[in-house]
Amino acid sequence: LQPKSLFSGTSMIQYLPLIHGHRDLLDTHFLPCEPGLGLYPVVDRAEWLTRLLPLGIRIIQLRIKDLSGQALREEITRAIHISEDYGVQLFINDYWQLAIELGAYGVHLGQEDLLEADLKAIEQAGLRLGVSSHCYFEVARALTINPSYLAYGPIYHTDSKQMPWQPQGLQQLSFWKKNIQHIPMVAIGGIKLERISQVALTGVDSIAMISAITQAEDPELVTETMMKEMEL
Ligand code: 3NM
Repeated sequence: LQPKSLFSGTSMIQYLPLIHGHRDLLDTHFLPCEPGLGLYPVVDRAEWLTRLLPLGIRIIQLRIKDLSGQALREEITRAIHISEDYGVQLFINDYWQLAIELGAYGVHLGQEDLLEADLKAIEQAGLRLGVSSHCYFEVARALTINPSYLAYGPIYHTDSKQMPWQPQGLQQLSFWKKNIQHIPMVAIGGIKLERISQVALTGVDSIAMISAITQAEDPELVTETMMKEMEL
């Protein structure tokens, strides 16, 4: 089996070799995030940071799927500068080498990236690490590397990312939130303004979204409204 194919399904048998065969993954401890994460926009351009950070956002993710080379590097550099101006925690999706080189606050990785990324290098560079998880075994596996936060999803149906996982729902989210006290939990997937308060009631530390903000008619207004809803 190639390492990547080990991640392609969700059965226990596929995960066991990872847990037992990669003990080097187990002794990482990533720095914690700042407390009080709140609303967590996931955006594809640095320009979004200039629009959203003045609203009081404390954590944001740059998730670029359509740039490479110099253009990618410039976009990440720009986002880092803006996030530093506002003192905001910026996580770079996927591009962990660039994140280290350019001095980002953190990296966000999917489980399929965990074996390929040099987790020790990320940890030693002092970057935070957020990890996605979509089922029991991915949660269990993510916990073994002591990430800065654990993202769990998709909570509802989402059109923003194709995934083999069914929506996990609020009950599962509450279950994990109750049982994992030591690492902040981020809910993601299909979360819109009208669902914010019910997601927040689970006690989750942060709520992440793409389309509710980036496809809104008035992204600033919906962001501010969702931030207020989260505080209620
Ligand atoms: N990751 P929207 S769901 C990027 O479950 C991403 O890991 C997910 O977009 C996960 O807010 C998702 O538009 C898409 O549904 C989130």
